[in-house]
Amino acid sequence: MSTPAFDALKIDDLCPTPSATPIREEFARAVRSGLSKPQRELPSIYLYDEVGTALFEAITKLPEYGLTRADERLLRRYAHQILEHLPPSLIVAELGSGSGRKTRWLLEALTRRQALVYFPIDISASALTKCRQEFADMGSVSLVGLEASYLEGLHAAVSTRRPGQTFLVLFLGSTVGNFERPAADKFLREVRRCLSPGDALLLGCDLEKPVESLFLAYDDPLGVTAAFNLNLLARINRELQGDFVLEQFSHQIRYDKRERRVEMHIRSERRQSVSIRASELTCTFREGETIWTEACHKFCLEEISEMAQHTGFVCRAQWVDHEWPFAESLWIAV
Ligand code: AVI
Repeated sequence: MSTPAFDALKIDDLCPTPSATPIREEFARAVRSGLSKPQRELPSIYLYDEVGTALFEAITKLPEYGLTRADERLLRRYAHQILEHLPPSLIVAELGSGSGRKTRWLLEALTRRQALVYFPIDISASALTKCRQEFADMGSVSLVGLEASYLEGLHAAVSTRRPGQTFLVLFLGSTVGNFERPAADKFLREVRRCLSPGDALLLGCDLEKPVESLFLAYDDPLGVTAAFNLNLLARINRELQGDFVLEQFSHQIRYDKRERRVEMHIRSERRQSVSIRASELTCTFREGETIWTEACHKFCLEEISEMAQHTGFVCRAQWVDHEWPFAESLWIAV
């Protein structure tokens, strides 16, 4: 059960310009522009350098952060049911695969019915290496890692389509929640544009839950999420010659009821000036002023079905974890 035609493909064959990898100049520009806004902000993608990725892995194992375990539980329990909705000859592409640990359940179920080509797409080369290790023992999976942005990678993956093949795109872990809601719609529409009618998207979304449990999940007593957040300042110091004094900033969590989202901020504990040489920027922070670093939107089941309709899909089925309210939704491109 192997698919030798794909074994020979390398990332560069499919994706000649890995231009989406955030280069230092882009990072410097984003920092300059974000820190110059009245509500200072930094794009959350920059949380995930090597240290940030390791800290996020640790977050997923914290007892207070149930999101990743719920996602994995659903895939473990319902992999077969999910696949029953889909035709044979599936090709799987995963947006932001990370280490691919959760995906294993689905791929194992799938390889019982067919040999499989799997395209993990991630801007992190180290995540793709981990992913390759995760699936090294699964001989019937031909893994073609794409070090690219989600949409660039997806374009590259679908360009290999042969007649009769159906794509299943995985967008797990509630990463969609890190987009502003209108931006999420726009992104999902773009995903749809890459696909053909009958292709599928499996979307993992964290559901609304009591605010107290969200506060614990995003401000854990061990301080792992705080380290994950503050690492962004440390990264600016390392890569852009910044001089943030980390001890003078703290991790802060807010819940915006209207937007139904957790917001992660970094609070300046005193009035202070910071210089970032590569961004040609000096900013003066007031005591209590914050830098907004991430938004984590929460969803209800009905709005996930509505989102499908707005973006060119129909929601075929949903599976819900009740221990940590979380949903996998299977969307079919119309
Ligand atoms: C990656 N993303 C889905 C996580 C979330 O929960 O929104 C990121 C995260 N930020 C702090 N903890 C986890």
